[in-house]
Amino acid sequence: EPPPITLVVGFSISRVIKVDNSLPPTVGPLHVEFSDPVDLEQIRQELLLVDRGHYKPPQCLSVQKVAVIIPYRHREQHLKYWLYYLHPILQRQQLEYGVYVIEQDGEDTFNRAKLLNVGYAEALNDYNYDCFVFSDVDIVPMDDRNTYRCHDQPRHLAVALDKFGFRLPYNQIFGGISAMSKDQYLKINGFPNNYWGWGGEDDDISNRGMSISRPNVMIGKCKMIHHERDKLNPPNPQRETMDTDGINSLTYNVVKVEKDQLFTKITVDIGKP
Ligand code: UDH
Repeated sequence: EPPPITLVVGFSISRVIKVDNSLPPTVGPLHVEFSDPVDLEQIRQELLLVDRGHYKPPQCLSVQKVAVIIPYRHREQHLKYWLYYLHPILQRQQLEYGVYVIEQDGEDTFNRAKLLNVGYAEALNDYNYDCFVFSDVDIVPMDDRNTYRCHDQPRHLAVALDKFGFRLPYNQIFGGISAMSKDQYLKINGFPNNYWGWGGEDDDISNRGMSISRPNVMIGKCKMIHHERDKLNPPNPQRETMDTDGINSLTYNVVKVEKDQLFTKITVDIGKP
């Protein structure tokens, strides 16, 4: 029997553990906090295997190629925390992954779901991904066994948020962090493009005719960075338009592409309400 490898699990948790060679080197519950500022330069030095936001495990072949899509505007501090915590977690999960930050250009009303559709399309242009994880920039999992990969059904990952008292607030919720394979995403025609402002787009997806898979509430604990509602993200009424509004009706213009070591940022003009 080979001796267990001793492994330093990353700078987000400072302890050294022994792992069984046959299991991914996840550690379970994580200490997550958003008080000390993070230094991206230090993170870049420690993550030399990440290139333009893309990582491939050096010692194994990842079963899925995962694109992580982050809808974004004016959240630089949140993005720093996200990168600080998530890169080491995704690497411990032994995933091949790429990080895409999809930034809405201009100052019109925010449209999260449309940015997610853009992220899907742009990530697929970039690489042959087969799984898509859609994540808010301000949510970090508190257990690294909550794997950022796809399952038989669309997967909801942010199931036990601190802000909701670590419970699922209602059953259809699909917000915060979710994962869909390419097939699942296409089957539901992606996300709606016409939800300008905050809320509703998540529940629309769960109305699109598939059941939702979830980790249990222990593994599914997540922590959110506290913030006030953004001015340009007012609450929005709900609609249901699956056949006509989705990835099949998506239009946008890429304004800028920025390749950082830790992510690809794509700034897009998605129009206005
Ligand atoms: N987002 C941005 N910029 C914005 C708005 C939203 O990047 O201006 C992205 C970001 O990834 C964010 C996600 O869209 O995590 C979801 O938006 P949100 O964080 O505003 O939604 P959430 O449900 O908060 O987290 C709603 C307002 C809560 C107000 C609470 C006041 N106490």
